[in-house]
Amino acid sequence: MIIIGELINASREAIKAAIESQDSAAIQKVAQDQARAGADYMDVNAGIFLDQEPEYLKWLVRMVQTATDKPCAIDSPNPAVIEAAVMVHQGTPLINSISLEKERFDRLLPFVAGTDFKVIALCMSDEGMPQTVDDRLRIADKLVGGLLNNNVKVENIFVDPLVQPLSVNNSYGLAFIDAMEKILDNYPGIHTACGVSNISYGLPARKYLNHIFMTMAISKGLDGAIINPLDRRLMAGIIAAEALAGRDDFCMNYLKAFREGLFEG
Ligand code: THG
Repeated sequence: MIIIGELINASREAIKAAIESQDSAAIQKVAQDQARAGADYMDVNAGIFLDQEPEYLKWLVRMVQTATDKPCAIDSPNPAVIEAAVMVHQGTPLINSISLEKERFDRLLPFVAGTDFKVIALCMSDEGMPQTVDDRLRIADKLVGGLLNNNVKVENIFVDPLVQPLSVNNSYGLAFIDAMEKILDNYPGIHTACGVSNISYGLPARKYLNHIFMTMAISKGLDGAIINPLDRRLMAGIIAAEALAGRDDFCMNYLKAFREGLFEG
């Protein structure tokens, strides 16, 4: 499972404040905490700052990379902002994300063509959010086809079928999971990823829904997640689910997590 730490996101009050006051130590601490907790990538998002988004996102990349050895997941709907942040990034970033929205697709496709960047392909188009499994599959086919035709390796693509709130439509949980399964079948070697917390939007006790949804998705092949790695129960659940899904040889990761005390408390 590839863990993408979600906490360095300006939609969170503490991060917004740290960015505004250019508090390096505060951002570096969140980066180090997430790295220590097992994040493989550090999502960075400054999307709430419209004019200053590029400057602030570049600063976040530098903060993460001076504090940890983890690469960033560059998270913006604006392709120009993604390009600016990638330019200051050392090593191989994860692009979060390309979508089928025309502006995003047309600009990011040549940018990622032939590179070793990891790319999240978000199932969204100019027609808005996908509703059904078929909507998701149609978008995924065009995204993956475009990326493969532009020499992005299948193993560097993470399709995000887009998690939508169960409170809006009770088919959204399974629509995500069914689409994900079919995408994994259609493109051997491809990865999937999602931000899990959208599933519980508008409902109480969100953590329960998030945790169980995560487990259900892992059982069907989910191998990338944008989550809070400081949530120990969630991390413990992920490790148990991966072992149960047959993706942890000799339960090595499970045993290691146990020895490290992840299942205590
Ligand atoms: N797909 C892709 N990228 C994404 C999303 C997605 N990027 C943004 C978002 N969705 C995922 N990132 C976040 C970041 C913060 C929060 C939720 C999703 C959040 N965190 C809690 C808070 O601040 O209250 C803290 C979490 C906790 O304590 O458990 O709200 O879907 N490709």
